[in-house]
Amino acid sequence: MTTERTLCVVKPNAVKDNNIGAIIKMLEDAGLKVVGLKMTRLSTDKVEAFYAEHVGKPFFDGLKEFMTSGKVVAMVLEGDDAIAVCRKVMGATNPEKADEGTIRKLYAASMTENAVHGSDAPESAAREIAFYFDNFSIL
Ligand code: 3AN
Repeated sequence: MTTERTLCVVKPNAVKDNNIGAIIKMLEDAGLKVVGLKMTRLSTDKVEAFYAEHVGKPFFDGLKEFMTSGKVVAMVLEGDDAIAVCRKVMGATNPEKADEGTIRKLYAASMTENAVHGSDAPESAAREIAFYFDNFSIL
């Protein structure tokens, strides 16, 4: 097993629904350590930069509107196989396909309003962590 770091973001619907704590607890209970944490609000430019690979897709305008609609909580998680562990706890992108007991099964409203983001590979984790955090904010 490799110790990894990954980025997880609690999206605006889960922040509005008061599920920040429940989501962090599920990730901590899975063995992940929070090593960076912040609340922020994304501009349209930031959403376009963060989701660059989705710009132009049919769902992108809705994703942009949703991700700028409220506050988000970003965290850096560390642990053995952190990227895969975080994605397992999150569940499938489509909440209807998410396993029972996953964050998305419990807290997602739809495919777009799906409660959380988690990095999907070491390269994207490094890029996404640097997107939200500078070196002084991660311990
Ligand atoms: P994941 O967040 O599970 O890695 P990605 O990276 O494919 O999924 O998609 C990024 C975000 O874009 C998703 N979390 C979701 O909010 C939105 N999204 C992706 N695919 C769709 C879709 N077909 N319809 C609506 N929203 C989508």
